Amino acid sequence: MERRWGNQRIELTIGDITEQNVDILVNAANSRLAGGGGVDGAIHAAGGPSIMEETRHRYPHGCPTGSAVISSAGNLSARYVIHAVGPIWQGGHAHEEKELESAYKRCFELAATHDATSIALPALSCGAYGYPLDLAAEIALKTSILWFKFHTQPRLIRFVLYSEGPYSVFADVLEELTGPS
Ligand code: AR6
Repeated sequence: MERRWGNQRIELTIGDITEQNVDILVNAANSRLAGGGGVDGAIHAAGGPSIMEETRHRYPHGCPTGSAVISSAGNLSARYVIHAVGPIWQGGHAHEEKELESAYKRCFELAATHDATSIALPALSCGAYGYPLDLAAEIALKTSILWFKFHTQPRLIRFVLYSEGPYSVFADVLEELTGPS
């Protein structure tokens, strides 16, 4: 599914984030940038050890929740990996919404400053961190649409959902926000 605004677009696809042919891949990292399972495990496994070596060196204090840092992409075909730290879901009253929004926004800012045309992101916080998918999809997509209102880069924002279930949640929310195609 996709929606266009001039020469910019949001795409939703089912797949593996590591296989996307884009300028920037977004990792669902933790604040210690210590690696882990899910997207983080897949990105480091496919990208090789140079990514972790670089983030250790450049960001020895990690990355706060609600923010993101950038590194090169090792063996991956992308130019960069952005390591974004979404919030752990705690019921919705611990600033999770603001933190998730700012994590996505920081990804788009870094993409723009690194002159990236295309970025692929997973559903941040929706796995190990337990964020309800429908609420997370609304934040992810609203933040993307708002970004396009005021910025020309990146031109493609692609959300890569791991299976049919999360894909259809994102698709329903995108349709609610933009109307039927
Ligand atoms: N490609 C696309 N999506 C994926 C992939 C993949 N290869 N693998 C999982 N997903 P998660 P979080 C989906 O847990 O919730 C790690 O241990 C998954 O189904 O990767 O932000 C880190 O080190 C879910 O919908 O990220 C952190 O400690 C979404 O991606 C912590 O988990 C995000 O799931 C971060 O947790």
